[in-house]
Amino acid sequence: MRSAQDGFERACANFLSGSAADFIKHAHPMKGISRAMEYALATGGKRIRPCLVYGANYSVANAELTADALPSVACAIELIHTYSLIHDDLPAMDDDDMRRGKPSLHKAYDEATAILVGDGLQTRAFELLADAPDLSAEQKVRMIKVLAQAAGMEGMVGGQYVDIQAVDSDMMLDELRAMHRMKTGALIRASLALGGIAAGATNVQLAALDAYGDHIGLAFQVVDDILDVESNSETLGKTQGKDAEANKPTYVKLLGLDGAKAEAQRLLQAALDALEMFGGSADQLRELARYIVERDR
Ligand code: GRG
Repeated sequence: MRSAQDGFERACANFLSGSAADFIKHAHPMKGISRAMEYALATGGKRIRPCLVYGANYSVANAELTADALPSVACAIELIHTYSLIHDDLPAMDDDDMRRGKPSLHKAYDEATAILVGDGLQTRAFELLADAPDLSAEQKVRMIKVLAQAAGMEGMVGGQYVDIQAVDSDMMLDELRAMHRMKTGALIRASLALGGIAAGATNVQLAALDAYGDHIGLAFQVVDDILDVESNSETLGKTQGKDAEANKPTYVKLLGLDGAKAEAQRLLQAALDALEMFGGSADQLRELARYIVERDR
């Protein structure tokens, strides 16, 4: 995973300092939104999705980071992810004051700026794909469609809507899984598909990456619920959470803490099994799956 992460960090630094950022840095009337956009992109995060792009590409191409397009593709995914977090933190959605240990964007700036930064990041992602070097027009159109579907009503946006409606509802396990497949799983699977498409993956290879992505996408959310419970019990009295958060269905509520931990392990094993056909070239993806299940933040 290290080389994938290093590769992406270089790409992200290029994005911030290079031509991709020219318009946000130098256009005078846009100074405020430029700074807000930089703030959003520079606050870090685990960069899991860009690593998945690199890992999928490496699994299929079986050679170190073959496609010149990868930095643009990885950035495009992270821009969509960053936009989703900015909008998710808004008062009309999850109303979170903090993100990645710093004030969320609408707190550091204001709500209008946060909405516009999110919108700008989203459209910029598709521009990056359209401009990505060394890809055929067919590959680019395919990637743009996959990402649009994953980010839109059939994926992240639809899942977010279902999640917002789910407060105080009695979701069954299958409904909870379906919601997370859309809300967080779709972008994870799109990251893998884009990395695979950049490497010229066959349909069989794309299906294997998709199965892996489905399992780690669900594992990601199960672990998120476990970490929420464990960090809240450590800080009980300090962080009771907002009412809406407390009334949302979670894997821990449905399966119990031990049941959720067992579910995360089951999903990890299923994800590893899905990679069998790639042999050693999928080791980065194996390491990422373990990281997702064993992480502590
Ligand atoms: C606003 C359209 C729209 C969608 C928002 C992804 C999402 C949909 C909301 C995020 C809410 C949330 C905190 C979900 C828990 C799982 C999750 C996606 C956490 C954040 O992803 P990480 O852990 O973030 O990869 P970092 O900070 O590491 O990049």
